[in-house]
Amino acid sequence: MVVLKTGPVPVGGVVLENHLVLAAGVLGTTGSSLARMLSLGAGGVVTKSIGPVPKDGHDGPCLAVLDDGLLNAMGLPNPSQDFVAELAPLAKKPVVISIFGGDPEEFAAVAGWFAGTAAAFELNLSCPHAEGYGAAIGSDPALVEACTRAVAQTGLPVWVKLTPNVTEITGIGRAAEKGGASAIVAINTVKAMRISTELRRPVLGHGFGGLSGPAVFPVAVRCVYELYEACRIPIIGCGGVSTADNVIEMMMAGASAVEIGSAVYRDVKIFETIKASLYAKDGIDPAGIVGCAHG
Ligand code: RRO
Repeated sequence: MVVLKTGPVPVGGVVLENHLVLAAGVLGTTGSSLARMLSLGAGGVVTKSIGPVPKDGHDGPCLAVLDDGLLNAMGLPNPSQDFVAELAPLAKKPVVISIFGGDPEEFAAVAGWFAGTAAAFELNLSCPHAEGYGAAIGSDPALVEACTRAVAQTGLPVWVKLTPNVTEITGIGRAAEKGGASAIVAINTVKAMRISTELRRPVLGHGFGGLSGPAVFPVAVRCVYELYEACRIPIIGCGGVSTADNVIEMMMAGASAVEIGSAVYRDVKIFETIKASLYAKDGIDPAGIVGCAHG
């Protein structure tokens, strides 16, 4: 397997401590859990998505553990502006704040609360089960461009997290780039559903939800590969990464770094586990493999 040399990783306006970033939505609701993931080897962390008003989320069950992934419909639960205080102890750390809104003005307002603490923003334009938010606006290139531009006006780097639940992801990526994004994150969860044959009802309270974990890794690799050919800004691969070889594969598709989410549920030390086989002092320059699978 390819082994990389160690060192800081500048990507999308943020200097990460390594290529592995905690994905939004996993252990990202408190300052102490984010700090713990940094201490457990994450090169950067993304918070749970924060929106314009507090939300309790969808009725349960909100999470189903499947053989090869997780199915969730949390429903964007978040404390809104109260989250600002959680992040104070993490100033100067590579903490990316995931935000959502229903229009460019709401995105700009939420970003404004965190302008003093964020290393960057990650725009959630991709949650598959959030009426009026997430993919509901992230499937429209004009809205993606406008929301990105509104947050880019803070002067902080903007990462835009894309939905795979569209027929043409490259057009959405190009819209983010046009709006001033510093990086694209691909992908959020895949819209999905399971039904309990005993109960004769959907297993999730919301009915459908978002699939993550190893089952979606090939979808994520395909999206990163397509975006690498269509866009010039860096891509951060996300979706089912759980091994060092998965990280290398994502990078060969075109990712400059990766986010890891569902794998943390199975192994809270996943960052150290992956780092042990991903890096060595005599490893190769990562720039040599980013996008190398393209002809
Ligand atoms: O909170 C959620 O239900 C959720 C979010 Br914000 C997201 O971006 N993706 C997802 O699968 N679930």
